[in-house]
Amino acid sequence: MKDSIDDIKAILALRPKIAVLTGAGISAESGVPTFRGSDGYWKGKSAEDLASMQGFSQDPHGVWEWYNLRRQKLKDIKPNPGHDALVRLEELASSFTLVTQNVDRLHQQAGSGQVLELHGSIWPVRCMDCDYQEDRFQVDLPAEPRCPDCKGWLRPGVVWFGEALPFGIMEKADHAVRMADLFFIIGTSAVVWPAAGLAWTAREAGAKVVEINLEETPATEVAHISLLGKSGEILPQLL
Ligand code: BV8
Ligand code: ZN
Repeated sequence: MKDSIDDIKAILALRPKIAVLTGAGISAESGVPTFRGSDGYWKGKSAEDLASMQGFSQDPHGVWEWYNLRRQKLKDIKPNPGHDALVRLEELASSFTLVTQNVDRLHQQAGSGQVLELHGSIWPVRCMDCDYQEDRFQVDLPAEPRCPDCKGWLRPGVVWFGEALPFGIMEKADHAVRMADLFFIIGTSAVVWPAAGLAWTAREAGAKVVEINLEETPATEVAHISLLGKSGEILPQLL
């Protein structure tokens, strides 16, 4: 691992263009359960059942119960050294694009600038029936969140399975990855697409691909360097 970290430091000394893709793993050390780990949110309930339009239509109360539980858990958590290290990494780069699958906004709380939230965020809510929306950051919601304007159901501002990602965001992420000298894929099981595909794009476009994870993932096959361990411990070593 030592020589790999030295290799990365040597590239960082040249003020490279950097792109980063993060997943739930980078927030794990802040106390946020990951999605597919043993403490996963989705234990006992499939992701598609909960985080999908048909899941919500079938059982809006149950889905809001799950999102309100997650909002509760996320309300008091703080960024960890992994998030903080990415803020400092940005200063070493000639250009830096942070792409996240996370919906917790911990990167923004840590001070990261432009963050591309591929899967939206759990904090904003929007109406299913009109264009009302509001960013209820770290604010509790009632069991049955209704639109103040039309009384329609509110939904969390996340991207559900089967839904398109926010317009234009993958093009921005794709462009940043293609331009990058160095691409980090951190704390993601690399099973959700099109987000995970950025690792293959980075490799094909000639970036040096660095994976940081507790274990191997499908993306390990395209990583030049695979650093196994906690992102909150590994990332600060790169600075
Ligand atoms: C779309 C928001 C098309 C909701 C989420 C079959 C094959 C391929 C693809 C598909 C398929 N069938 C369907 C699809 C498409 C589907 C998909 O990819 N499904 C997967 C499950 C097979 N994708 C979609 O539906 C996407 N949309 O394709 O639209 C389209 C186009 C046009 C018009 C209409 C439609 C939308 C996907 C977005 C879904 N929403 N979240 C919510 O949060 O409630 S996804 C959800 O999973 C989260 O966003 C999360 O970020 C994401 C990925 O999970 P990870 O972040 O990787 O977390 P995970 O727990 O899995 O892994 C954690 C990792 O961290 C582990 O590897 C662990 O080892 C590591 N770790 C843990 N601790 C640490 C650590 N690493 C380092 N340090 C630590 N301390
Ligand atoms: Zn409404």
